[in-house]
Amino acid sequence: MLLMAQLIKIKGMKCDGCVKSVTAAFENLPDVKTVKVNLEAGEALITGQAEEAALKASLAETPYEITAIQQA
Ligand SMILES: [Cu+2]
Repeated sequence: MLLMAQLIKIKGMKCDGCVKSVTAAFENLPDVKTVKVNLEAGEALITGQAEEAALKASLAETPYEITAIQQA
């Protein structure tokens, strides 16, 4: 099975707590397989088939904002 990877640019992460929150939000999505958040770069690398709308919705109730999603 082909595993799709996406690089997600995220605004608003400031500490390890933010990293945990974002990681948990993405991991809760059924179509996300793995999540690796890079605090310094302000981005997350995920594998799976998650839709952009689902990713954005998962952070809707948080202080974090997705500014870009690239196929990686
Ligand atoms: Cu924080």
